[in-house]
Amino acid sequence: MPNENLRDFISELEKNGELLRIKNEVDWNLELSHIAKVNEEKTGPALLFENVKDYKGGKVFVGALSSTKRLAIAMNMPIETTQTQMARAWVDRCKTLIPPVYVATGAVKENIDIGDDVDLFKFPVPKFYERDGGRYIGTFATCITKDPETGWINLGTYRMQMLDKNTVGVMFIKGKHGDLHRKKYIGLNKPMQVAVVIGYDPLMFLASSTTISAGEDEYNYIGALRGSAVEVVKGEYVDLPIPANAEMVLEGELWPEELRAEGPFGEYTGYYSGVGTTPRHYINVKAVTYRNDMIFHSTTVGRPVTDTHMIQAMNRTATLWSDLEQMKVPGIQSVYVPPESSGRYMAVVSVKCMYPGHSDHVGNAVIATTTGSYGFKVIVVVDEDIPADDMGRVLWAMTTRMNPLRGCQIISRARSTPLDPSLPIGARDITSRIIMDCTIPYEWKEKPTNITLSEPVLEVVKEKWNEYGFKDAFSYKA
Ligand SMILES: Cc1cc2nc3c(=O)[nH]c(=O)nc-3n(C[C@H](O)[C@H](O)[C@H](O)COP(=O)(O)O)c2cc1C
Ligand SMILES: [Mn+2]
Repeated sequence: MPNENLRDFISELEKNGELLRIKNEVDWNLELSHIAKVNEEKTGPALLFENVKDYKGGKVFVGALSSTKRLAIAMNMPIETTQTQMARAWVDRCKTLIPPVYVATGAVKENIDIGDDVDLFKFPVPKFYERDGGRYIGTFATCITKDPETGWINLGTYRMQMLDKNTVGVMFIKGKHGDLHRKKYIGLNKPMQVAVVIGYDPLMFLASSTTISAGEDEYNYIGALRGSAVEVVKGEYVDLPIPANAEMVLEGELWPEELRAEGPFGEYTGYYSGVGTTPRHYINVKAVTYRNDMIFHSTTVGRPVTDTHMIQAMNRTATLWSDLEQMKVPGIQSVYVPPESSGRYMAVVSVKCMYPGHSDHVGNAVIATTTGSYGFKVIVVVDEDIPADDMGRVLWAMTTRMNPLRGCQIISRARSTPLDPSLPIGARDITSRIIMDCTIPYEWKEKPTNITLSEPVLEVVKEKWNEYGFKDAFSYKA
């Protein structure tokens, strides 16, 4: 059964031994995030903090998707599924989009704070790292906005800092869809309505944090990924669709040209986002609705590999693969964005080359896709015998098949993420990229011959494996 909300997902984790409940009192100020980080570097379970200091009964859930097993539970797939297999399932499921359906009401309406009653400090929001500018309420969060001209609903994940009891700073990176919507409100003399969902089926978050093309409603993708329509309700203050059984929703408005100091924040790159604060957009929160016994959902950030990197690696592998299929690039075998590349700076594509220049076709296509045109710096193309997600074999191809002068192309101007630490802090809009063709040129008449093991001998070895005295089961990756 797919998970319909966060509580279903948490109970699936618990059934599979992927959850630890922490009953000791833990401080929301650094202690909670530090436990989460140490646990995550050991690929420990997801954590449900049940006793957060200053918040009697306050619960915080972290590390939802920081292991492949937990991603598989979110995708409703067998627990041993690999990230690349999940990405492949994503591509196939999203061939049939399923729009959301409105229902009368839902558990998200169990508590409604409106106007002066809004007080974000009521909730156990963590502070992650020492130099952070404050407490971040929006990490595992989805920001919903509407295009005032076309009605296009967009879901995007953008970090959000609690600035005071009813104001939340938001970092819309230029060109993100929430930012495209914001720009359309300039000159309309009215603010943009915003709803922020915190705590729901993690598929919502997987869809809202990947690069799906402009004009697309990510709700349709959540439906497709889950295999059933998301049930939504209208907001108390905003006219936007909200999941009926979300843990918590902030409803508010954003004046498109107003700014307040936000940040810095210890980001997923492993570095702080900048030095000091930066003027950014902010949301005036007008209503907060939440479930009884609300579970506050947070990601872990910081250097790879955390929740954030596993998520980005999986969902960007999926959208890049899907983009390449839509461009009808032939011969694609597998695609992989490694979590260690911060889940975004590197892409590997395995291709069965069928004509001279085919590998160049692939490399150039990657950087032209919606996903590949943002942030990626290293594109690696390998032959079909190298699975894109086998980094050992990828390095083998990179060092034995790639001739730098022939195989590398530097693209000198490309869209960057302003969080890329390899660029000067004041000039991060534009980056360069490298395409590394690690394939054996198709047109070569004489090609290097892979050494392979003799099949009949391998069969004998397999049969006798334990007779030789080996204690493990036979396994060999051709
Ligand atoms: C944990 C997490 C935090 C993120 N924070 C931001 C952010 O602060 N600003 C931003 O523009 N993108 C952020 N992203 C990336 C966006 O979610 C991603 O680019 C997505 O495509 C945005 O949706 P959109 O394409 O509909 O704009 C974050 C992603 C994750 C997983
Ligand atoms: Mn979008």
